[in-house]
Amino acid sequence: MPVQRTLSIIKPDAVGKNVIGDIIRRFEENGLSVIGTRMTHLSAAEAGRFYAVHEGRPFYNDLCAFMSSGPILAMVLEGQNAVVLNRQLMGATNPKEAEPGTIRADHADSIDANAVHGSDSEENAAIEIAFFFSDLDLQSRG
Ligand code: IDP
Repeated sequence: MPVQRTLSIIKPDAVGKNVIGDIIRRFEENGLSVIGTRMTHLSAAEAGRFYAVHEGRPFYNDLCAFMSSGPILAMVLEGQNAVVLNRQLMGATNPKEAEPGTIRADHADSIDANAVHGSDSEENAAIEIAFFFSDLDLQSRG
């Protein structure tokens, strides 16, 4: 399986609940390494740029408001099959549909406040990583 990088964001709800450590533990225990981190507080406009692909969808404004409602932790995960593995650990977008034991099943409250973001493809991962990080910020273990 290829070694990949993917972008993970711990969203404002999970940062507010003090479960950063629990979420990172799940990544590390499943073979993903954290190779870059950045805690920040996005403006609504910055959240809108990050989620530009969803512009025009009915949930877009709520999503931008929520993502700018408090601090987030953006990080780059590296490991074999990182994109799909991260999505599996996250669970379904709607926590009511998330598999037991996933991050969203355990920490998400609603489809809006759903604890984490993860890139959905290697191509989008590269774009999303570049949104938050430069190469100098990343310390590969490879
Ligand atoms: P993902 O985070 O599981 O990749 P996306 O489809 O990329 O899901 O949507 C981005 C975010 O927008 C979701 O995490 C969720 O918070 C929000 N979202 C997606 N679909 C809906 C919806 O139908 N209603 C409300 N919010 C939604």
